Amino acid sequence: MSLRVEYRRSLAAEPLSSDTLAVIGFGQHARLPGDVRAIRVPLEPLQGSDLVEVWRGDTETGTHTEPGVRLTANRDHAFGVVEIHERDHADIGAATTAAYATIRRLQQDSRHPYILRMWNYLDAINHGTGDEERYKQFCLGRARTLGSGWPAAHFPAATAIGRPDQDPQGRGQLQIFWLAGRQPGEMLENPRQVSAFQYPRQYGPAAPTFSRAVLLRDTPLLMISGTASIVGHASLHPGDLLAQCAETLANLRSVLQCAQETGAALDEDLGSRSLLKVYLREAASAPRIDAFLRENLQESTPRLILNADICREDLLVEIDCLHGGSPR
Ligand code: 3EB
Repeated sequence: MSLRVEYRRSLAAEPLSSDTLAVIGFGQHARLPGDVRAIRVPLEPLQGSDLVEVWRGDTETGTHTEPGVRLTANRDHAFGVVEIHERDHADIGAATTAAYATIRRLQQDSRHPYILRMWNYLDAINHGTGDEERYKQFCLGRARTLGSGWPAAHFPAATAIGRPDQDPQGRGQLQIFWLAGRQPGEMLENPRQVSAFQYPRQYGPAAPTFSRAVLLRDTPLLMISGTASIVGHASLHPGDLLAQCAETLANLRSVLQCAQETGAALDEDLGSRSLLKVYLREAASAPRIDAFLRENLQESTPRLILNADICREDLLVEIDCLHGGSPR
């Protein structure tokens, strides 16, 4: 049961190998092959614009497509993407419920019933006030499927991020992609943070249904959710990008330490086998965050910096991480 993920220099010229599950490029200029397994995330890279993320297994893949859906699977894993137009639905909540119902239909009774990791990208994530904020309505739409008995007692790790400069009415695309497995992963939480699925009511009518991380012990791969400057359930360091970034790294390392305490053969610290995605609200801050990361991470740590909106208006940065180790 092998699963590998890496950032590689763009490979538009080469055909994808038959064991490739997905290749993900960022921004309108990402060089991607013409292949159903290629996914373009419409977030502009501020660093790493020549990189694509490649997921591979060790067996041949098969592909299923239907309008708005592409699903590639091998024996052990499936990688899927749903891309829908919000304008075909009443609102972001309804669009999200429809997308998750599709994902449920595809995976629930399949060979890969365990959803392990999800990425959600939507327009204008902070538009709307109070409970009407689009992120909160997204959470409500998601909870109608994910968290209402499915997948039972197993929330995936997740990222939910906004595309900046989009139509504030949100008539664009809702893009969700995910990794599912034949076997379940192990869910982990962060002792520095209240579990997102237990956030108090002030953060919206439905709590965000994700785990802080999912561990694939044998691969090994620790898939850490989007992580921000949140301690307990509160956002810390409003307006202070570098303090938020330091808090975020402390949260990532805290989750990593929890995974190590379970005996997983993961690398000690973030490094050459950690793939970071840094979502940065203000594009002009890219040089500052780059310098900060150089000081606080091993030089060899692969990273992408993407211009993106974070789901809480007071947050300036969020980082997600795929962290590896020594295969057994
Ligand atoms: C947080 O910790 C920050 O709604 O799927 C991070 C990762 C966040 C995933 C989601 C939200 C989500 O609450 C925000």
